[in-house]
Amino acid sequence: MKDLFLKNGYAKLDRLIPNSEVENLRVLYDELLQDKERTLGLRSDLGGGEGGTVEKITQIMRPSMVEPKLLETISYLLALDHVKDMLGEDMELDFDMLINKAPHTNTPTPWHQDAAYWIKMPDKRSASCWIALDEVYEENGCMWFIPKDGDTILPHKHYTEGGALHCETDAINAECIPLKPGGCTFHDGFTLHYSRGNTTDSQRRALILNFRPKAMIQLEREQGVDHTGERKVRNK
Ligand SMILES: O=C(O)CCC(=O)C(=O)O
Repeated sequence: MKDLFLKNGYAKLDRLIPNSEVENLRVLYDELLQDKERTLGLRSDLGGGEGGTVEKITQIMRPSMVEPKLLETISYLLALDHVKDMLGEDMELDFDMLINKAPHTNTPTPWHQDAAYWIKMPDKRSASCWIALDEVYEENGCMWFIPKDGDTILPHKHYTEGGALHCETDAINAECIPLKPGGCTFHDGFTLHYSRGNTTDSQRRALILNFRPKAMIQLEREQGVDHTGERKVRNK
C-alpha cells in the first residue's frame, strides 16, 4: 500500500476497521446528520444546495468537535498508524469531516485536488483516509482517482458560490475504487479525485480523516486555518 500511495498518490485498503466499529460509527454519524442545531456552522451542502432545500451532499467539518466520542473509536488510531507508516512519525490528525450523499440526489463531487482548498505549505506531505460506512460503488458515489503527476495544482473554480471547487481534467486514466463497509482509501492533497452522484435508494456515508505533519498543522493554525471556515481557493 505504501509503494502504491507514494507512486500514484492514492491506495486502497479493503478493511481498515471491523464491522463492530462500522456499526458504532454509523450510530454517531446518523445522530450528527440529523442534528442540524449542533452542527450549525460546520455543515453545508457540497452539492451547492441552499438552506431549505434537501441537502444533496452533506458535508460536516470537524464532527469530532461536536461529538468527541468519535475520537474514542479505533478508526482514528488505525488510520494514523497507516499514515505514519506511509509518510513518517510526525504525521497527526489535522481535521475530520463527514460527507454523506443522500439517496436519489445524483450530484457528483467534481474533480478536484484537496490542496487547492489549503494554504501553501513548505512540507507537502498529507493523507486523507476516506472510510466507507456503506458499501460504495459507481452508482452511489465511490471514489475515483487519477494517478498523480507531481505536486502541481491545477486552476480550481467554484460551480456555485461557496460550493465545491472543481478543475478541468482528462479522466481517461481514472480508477474507480468500490469498497465494502469498513474499507478505505488514502489519497494525498495533490491527487485528483471525484465521485459520481448517488442514484440508489440508500445513503452513502463516508468519514474522512486528514493527516499532515505536526509542524504544518501548527503553521495552518497560526494563519487561522482550522478547517471550520468557508470553502475557497487558497493555494494558487
Ligand atoms: O466523498 C466524496 O464524494 C468526496 C470526498 C473528497 O473529495 C475528499 O475526501 O477529499
